[in-house]
Order: sequence, then structure tokens, then C-alpha cells
Amino acid sequence: MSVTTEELNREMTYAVPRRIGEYLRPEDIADPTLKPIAEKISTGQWLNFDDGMALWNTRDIFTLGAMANALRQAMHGRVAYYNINRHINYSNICALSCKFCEFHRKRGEEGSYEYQMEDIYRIANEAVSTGATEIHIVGGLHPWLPFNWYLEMLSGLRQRHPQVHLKCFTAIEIDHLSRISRLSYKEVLIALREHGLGSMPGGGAEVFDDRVHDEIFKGKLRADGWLEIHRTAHELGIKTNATILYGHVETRAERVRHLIALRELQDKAPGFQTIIPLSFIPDGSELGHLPGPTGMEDLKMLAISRLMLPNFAHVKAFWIMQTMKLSQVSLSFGVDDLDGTVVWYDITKRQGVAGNQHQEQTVEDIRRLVHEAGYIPVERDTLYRRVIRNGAQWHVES
Ligand code: V47
Repeated sequence: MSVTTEELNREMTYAVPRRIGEYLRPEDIADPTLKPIAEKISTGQWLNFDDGMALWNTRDIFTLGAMANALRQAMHGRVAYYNINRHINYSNICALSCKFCEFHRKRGEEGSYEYQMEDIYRIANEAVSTGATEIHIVGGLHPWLPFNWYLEMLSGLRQRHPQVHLKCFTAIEIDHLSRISRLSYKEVLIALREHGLGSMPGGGAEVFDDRVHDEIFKGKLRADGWLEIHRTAHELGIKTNATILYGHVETRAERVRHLIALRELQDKAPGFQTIIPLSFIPDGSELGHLPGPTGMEDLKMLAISRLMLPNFAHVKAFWIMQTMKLSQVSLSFGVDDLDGTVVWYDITKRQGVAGNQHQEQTVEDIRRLVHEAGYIPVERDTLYRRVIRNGAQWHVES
């Protein structure tokens, strides 16, 4: 099934926001507790903490979905974005031992690994030869790699592949680089950008709450540090993403407060592109006894993220965590972006899946499931510009 240019152009008019009311009729709101919230959404008002809690407490998943979908459609029409990307997790050796994380290892521990520069360049070459427009690089807090190693990696990649966008390092890694280089956050970010950094991913935010922090990721950068690094990046004109890791020991109230903190930073220092709610995968972690979020909880989290963050352009379902089937359904629950082809992913692995680091979606599959859900697949680059392909060549729409 292919999309006509006319169809695409019609859908791409989302740049001029449509009226949310066109998509949300008062008679569609079945749960009366949601009526005042629907009114606020239709009139462009921001939702407060109590509204966020009411959204969590409703059992009316369809109305919640319809409200999130109304906002999604007003912003993006029926466009659903994906990209051709490759994740590189350069090492799992990490000074931290977060309880939710299955990825981290200590030096010499079974399963620890560290890529050589040549490995990284080889993977990047493979990715570019299969059409990747983005390389997403994150790793553990490596105890002995010097700051120059990171700069060399970026400049080596930029030299080899000038067209490819390098989305690298969570705020946790930026804090680590600042400590080992004795440079400020601003100086670290400027140096990384000079060597090829294009933007920052949203990882490491977890849940902005001291209780949760001390219980399951003690020792990691706290909320204020994470927010300060993203603010600094935005002030330098570096785009970033944001995440929330949900479905472990946090409460629903803590989730709502996390989203409000992100919204406030975006208001004061805009620069976030996308919120990515990360569904906790317990397998293999110290929290392996927890059940992890259900499908209902996943859909609610995605829809509530859309509704609480009207000043974020995009909501992404990261299919590695929400699964591809639920991500498809989530396109009608506020989600407009499905991340990308990924290929290899080391940070989370589901048990019982053979060769479980190989986690790849083909472009054909992504496009097929987007079509089937009634949306129009649009390949984007990291900065959400449409990618136009002509054989092996590609450029972005200006
Ligand atoms: O920071 C770790 C999370 C994050 C688990 O910016 C876990 O485009 C679930 O941030 N279950 C890394 N999540 C991934 C990430 C990301 C992914 C895709 C796109 C983007 C983007 C960012 O994964 C970590 C941590 O919060 N994580 N362990 C787990 N067991």
C-alpha cells in the first residue's frame, strides 16, 4: 500500500495546528470525571496534578485514548513517524548498579564487554550501508575511558559519515564526562558538539523522585542534575529527548509529578523533541520479582504523557519495551512516533528470546503495521524532518 503525494501533503499540514474540538466531541466522553479535563484539552489549557491523577484513576480507557488521540491528530494528523537508525551500546561496564538495570557489569565480571573504536566504526559502516540516518550511542559509566576517547569516537564517526546524525550520551553520561574532564556541563557539551554530537537522547531520567531514587538507583544523578544538563543543552541549541521509566516501585502520583517537571523545563528552556515513556522490563534485573506494567498501564502511560505534555511535539512508543503489537495500537492513544529499526539493543533483553540482543524491525514491517492501523508512515531524521530517498541516496525536506 503506497501513500500518494496528495495524501501526504494533506497530512503534513499539521504544522498549522487544527482545532482539537474537531476530533473530540463532548458526547464521546463517557466517564463524567473526564468531562472537565476534556474541556481543558479542547481549549488548550494545561492539565494540573489532580487532572493527571483523574486520568490515571479512570477505568474508561477508550475516552482516555480518544482525548490523547484528539491532541495527537490536531498536532500531526494521521502521520506516524519512524526512522532508520542503529543503537550502539559501546560498553556495559558501569560504576553504578541500578536495581532496575540488567545491562550493567563490573570490570572482569562475566558478560562485561567494551567495544574497540574499530568495532564502533565497523557497526556504523554497516548501519550507513543499510540506510541509517541516525546512530544512537549510549553506554554505562565507564570507570577508566578518558574524555578524549569519547571525542575521538565522535570525530571518527563524523569524518567517516558526515551525513549521519549522532544522538549520543544520556545526562548521566554527560555528568560523568564532566567529572572526569573537570569541565562544566556547558563546556562538555560544547566540546562534544564540536566533535560531532548532534543531539542527546532522553535516557537516565527514570523517575524524578528522591524516594524512588534512593530505593532503586542510589548513587545516580538526581532529578535536579538531569534537568540542569538538559536545560544547558537546550540553551546551547542542542535538541534532547526525555524519558520516564515506569512500572517498578514508583507511584502514579510520582509519574504525574515527573511529567509536570518536564513540562515546566520545556516551558522555560524549550528544546525537548520527544517524550519516551519506557515500560519497565524486569527480566534479569534485581527487581526481577516485580511483574512489570500490563498492556493497560502501557497504553495509559502513553496517553497520559500526550495529554500532560502538550508542549512536547512528539510521543514515542519504543517498541523494544512496549512491543511492536502494542506500539501499533498506541498510535490511536497519543503516540506519533515508533523510534526505528534499532537492529541491536543491549540495555534490556526479554528472557526466552534466542539471540535476544538482536532486536530489529524492517522498514517494510514498520510501514505495514502503521498502514494497517490507519496511519501514514513517514520516515523522519532525528530532528523530525521528512527523509526523501532516491536509491542509496537520501536528503531531508527543507
Ligand atoms: O536510561 C534501563 C532504561 C534507558 C531498563 O531518546 C530500562 O530517542 C526498561 O533512554 N526496563 C535507555 N527500561 C533507553 C533510552 C531511549 C530508548 C529509545 C529512544 C530514546 C531516545 C531513548 O533505558 C535507560 C533506562 O531509563 N532502562 N533498564 C529496564 N529493565
